Amino acid sequence: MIFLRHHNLALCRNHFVERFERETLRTIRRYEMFTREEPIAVAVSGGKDSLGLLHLLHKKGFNVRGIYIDLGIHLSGYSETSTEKVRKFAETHGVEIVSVSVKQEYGFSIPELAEIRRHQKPCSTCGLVKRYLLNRMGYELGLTTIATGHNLDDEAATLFGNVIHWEEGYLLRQAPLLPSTHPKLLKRAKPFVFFTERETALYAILEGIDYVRDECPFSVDAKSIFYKHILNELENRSPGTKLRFYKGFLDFRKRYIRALPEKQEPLRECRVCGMPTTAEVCAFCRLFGKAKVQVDTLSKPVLS
Ligand code: Q46
Ligand code: ZN
Repeated sequence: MIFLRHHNLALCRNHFVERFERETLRTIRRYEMFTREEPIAVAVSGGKDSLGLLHLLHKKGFNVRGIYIDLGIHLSGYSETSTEKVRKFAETHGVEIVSVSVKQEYGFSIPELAEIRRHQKPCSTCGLVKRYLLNRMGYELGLTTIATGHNLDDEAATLFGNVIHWEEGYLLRQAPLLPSTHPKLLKRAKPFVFFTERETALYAILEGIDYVRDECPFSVDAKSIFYKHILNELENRSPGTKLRFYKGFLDFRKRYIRALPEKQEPLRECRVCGMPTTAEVCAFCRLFGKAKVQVDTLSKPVLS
């Protein structure tokens, strides 16, 4: 028997899976994320959330494939394990997964880029690269939407961080569905936002998905992990806190924030790659341009 404290609900295995799938489809419909026919992709990392989401959408007949980005994080064999799990999943589930290696395609791995961009946390560099590549690959594949496996714990931790720092811009953009605001910008959907991490893990296990159990070695420094601990403490004392916090925010957002005039800067196309950006050259091209200059400078012979 599976007990969901935050819903005060006890379910057998079959009913848990049934409910999980039904609720996911309801979230997709409620936020008008995508239809069954639309060509979409799930951004897969090899973890329980993303592989669980790809599995569910494939099982329910959506026109879905996966996109996997090999980040080149070799510490503790993280990227090697992820690549292997994703490859095995595609093989056993008969789902297409398109892969790209940042190092092979663009010349630098995430740890190498993080070394160059020392003033920023590795996760911020990684986030920039992933956002750009997912959108670009999705656009080149002719897709409409990138779906991600973000769960309630992720969203509540992000919301907590955005609220305590009053990140107005991020708060405006935190939602289960981010619509497209440019012909080259895909919609972003998060169908698992109302499930806790425990629920998504249970779903993956019950559906026989083999996923990466280890966290990325860079996540130890991530503030979101600390925020998750705080929220788990609150949840233990008062079950349902995370869900109330997040749902309350969405309600508030609908009533007040969405009514605010659009503050977002207009998008134009990057002079280098042609993808949408607010600047003349997008952050991705600036990052890789800077990395190349640094490597070229270092490899030049020193004249005496
Ligand atoms: S993969 Fe990348 Fe995460 Fe690793 S470097 Fe940070 S952002 S923790 S989801
Ligand atoms: Zn660019």
